Amino acid sequence: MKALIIVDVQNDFCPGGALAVKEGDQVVLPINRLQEIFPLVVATQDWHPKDHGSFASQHPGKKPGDMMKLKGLDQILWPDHCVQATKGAEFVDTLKKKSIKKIFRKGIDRTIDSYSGFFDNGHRRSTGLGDYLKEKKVREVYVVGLATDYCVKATALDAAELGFRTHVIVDACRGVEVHAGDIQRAFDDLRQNGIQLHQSSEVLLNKTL
Ligand code: VGL
Ligand code: ZN
Repeated sequence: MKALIIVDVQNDFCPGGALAVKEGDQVVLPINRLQEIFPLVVATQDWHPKDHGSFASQHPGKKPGDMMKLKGLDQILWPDHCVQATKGAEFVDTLKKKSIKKIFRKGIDRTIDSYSGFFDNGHRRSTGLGDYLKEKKVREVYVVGLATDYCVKATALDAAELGFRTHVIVDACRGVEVHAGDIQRAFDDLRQNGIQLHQSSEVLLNKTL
């Protein structure tokens, strides 16, 4: 069984959003097409309390992009984003939702950030995504969404570590690129960890999922 994992396709990561990713909205079209051919589709949703520790606003004198330690882990600080039950945290309107079988929310604990759809950044608490996929007999996952250099990368690396054959569909992802070259480095990292990179056109042509 193969699953499509849609990472954080939320308003705040799209143009006009609080943590806008360049061309973030352009992932929606390929992702909607891909959803049609996958037997299982799941999604992750960044879902922060309004006082989340990754928000620069919670740390006097800090601004987005600054670094600090959170639970002993290096943490880049972000603008307030994806606050629970706000418009910014909602999935993009044009994203098709009817095939999404289950949503895994992350970043709920204010004391730690959670880029991966599987675990928090300390690899302590699981979201249940790994067990869910194993229960569904999934052996292979395709990761798409936002942002390439944070949540897509972390989700794909954890999937590979959990033993799933892992793929990332390049044109169905966009990155934040806080520092120039971050997106390219993310793709290099993924490849070095045995994750295969594809274009959506290839995956769509090979409709044997
Ligand atoms: C993300 C930064 C902060 C992401 C989430 O979805 O990639 N990035 N929170
Ligand atoms: Zn976040």
